[in-house]
Amino acid sequence: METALKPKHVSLDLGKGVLLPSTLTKRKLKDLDSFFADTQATETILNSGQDPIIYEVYECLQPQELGHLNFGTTILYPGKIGDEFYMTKGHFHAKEASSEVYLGLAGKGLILLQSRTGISECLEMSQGEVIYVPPGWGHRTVNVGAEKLVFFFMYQADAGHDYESVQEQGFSKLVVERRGRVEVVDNPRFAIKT
Ligand code: PAN
Ligand code: ZN
Repeated sequence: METALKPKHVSLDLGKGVLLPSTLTKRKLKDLDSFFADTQATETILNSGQDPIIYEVYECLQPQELGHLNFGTTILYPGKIGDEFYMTKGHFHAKEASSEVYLGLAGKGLILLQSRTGISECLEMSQGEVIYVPPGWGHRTVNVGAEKLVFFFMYQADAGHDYESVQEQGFSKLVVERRGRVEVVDNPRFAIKT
């Protein structure tokens, strides 16, 4: 076995989710403008000159090869676009056979999981909750609380990310606030492709 890559050490602030050293990606509303269901609400915010940060991802990335693991944290801000809670873009892994583990560190959230055939699951994400995302399940996290939602993730470095299938029509479920309550409702834009 080749041992060219040296072991690494990074530090994680468990409460804030900041991982250092790492690669930081910031996702703003403009990066997600076709992801939220209420495109009118998105447009209104962007046209007013605002472009709020929706989430930040700190990643420790390895070579994209079988055998390596990528890991990092996501900090998902609290907020809503229209009545839909702030969320990540969501994706399937390009390599269908790859899986992932999430560990909740802070805040209150949900993870929407969905198979290619439209079977969906919704699990709670909070401090100490560990979620296993098996192969073939698309996943998106949603912040349904008033604080930042912080979680740790780890997945195969060669997994790849398919955002396109999600961008087109979203997930089958939307997480919205209705009458002051968190509700998981059907996404009217969603239909399984045959
Ligand atoms: C996570 C996600 C991260 C951001 O690292 O990539 O939470 O979400 P999006 O990638 O959907 O924007 C993961 O699931 N990696 O595979
Ligand atoms: Zn993933």
